[in-house]
Amino acid sequence: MKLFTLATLATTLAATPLLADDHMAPMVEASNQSVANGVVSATKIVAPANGWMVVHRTDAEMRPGPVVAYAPIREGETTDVAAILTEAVAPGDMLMLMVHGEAGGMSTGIFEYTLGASEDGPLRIDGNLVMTVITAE
Ligand SMILES: [Cu+2]
Repeated sequence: MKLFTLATLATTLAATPLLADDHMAPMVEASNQSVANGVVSATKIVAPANGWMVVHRTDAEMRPGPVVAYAPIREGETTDVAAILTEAVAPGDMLMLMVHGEAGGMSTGIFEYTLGASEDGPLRIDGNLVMTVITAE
């Protein structure tokens, strides 16, 4: 019984740093917005490492489609992330803003991802993508 108690205590102590870090859980915060200026913006992104905000086209099925913009983000919190669109996005088009990492490519600081590739691929937390979907106004 004494051993069991010690083991429980150890588990509790080990879990504490994770709880303290909860406010830094990876996330993307962005709103529906006009992209008439050629830029897609996120108000805040939290990432576990330096990487990229990647903007995919998407639709009602919420699957990530072609990449139309990307911008660098830092480890931790980056606010007011601005990604320049590489093609026109019309009002009503849906966009998925997703956190990608820097792992697996040949170069650091160069965005090497293409749809479906592992280079600079999407971050997954418990198997889930870290993203939000907006509609261009
Ligand atoms: Cu992506």
